[in-house]
Amino acid sequence: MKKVITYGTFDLLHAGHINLLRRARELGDYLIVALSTDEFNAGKHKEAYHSYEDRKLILEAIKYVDEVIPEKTWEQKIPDVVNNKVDVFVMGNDWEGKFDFLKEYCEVVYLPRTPGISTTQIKSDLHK
Ligand code: C2G
Repeated sequence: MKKVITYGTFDLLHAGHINLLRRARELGDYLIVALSTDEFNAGKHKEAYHSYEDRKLILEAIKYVDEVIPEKTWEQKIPDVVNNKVDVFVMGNDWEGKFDFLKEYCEVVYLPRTPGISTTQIKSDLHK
């Protein structure tokens, strides 16, 4: 079984997230999403609208997602890949190159982002 992992906040779920999750799942047979906890987001200077529990519930309802685990630290990626026997690490290409250190442990794939949509954009549009 070819296992894929990706990381993110996935707040205010939108087509860009779904496009990423679909393409990530298509690279293997099983997709793990390491979902940023509210505490980890604080470290990214990001405050999600939905709680971790709600973002997890939403992600688990997506047919491309097989498992959701918490993303608590920047340092957990290597153990996550090794302990879960992950074959492919996937991120949107806004992270291009940032996780190349994982190439020792698995394939590293950066996928083109979906243009014209982001959680930040949604929030600012709703403020208008
Ligand atoms: N994404 C995308 N297209 C968009 C918006 C987002 O492909 N229009 C992708 C991002 O590139 C990322 C994933 O969707 O791969 C989740 O996006 P975020 O929730 O914004 O993730 P981020 O906050 O970048 O967290 O350790 C890594 C971090 O946790 C990544």
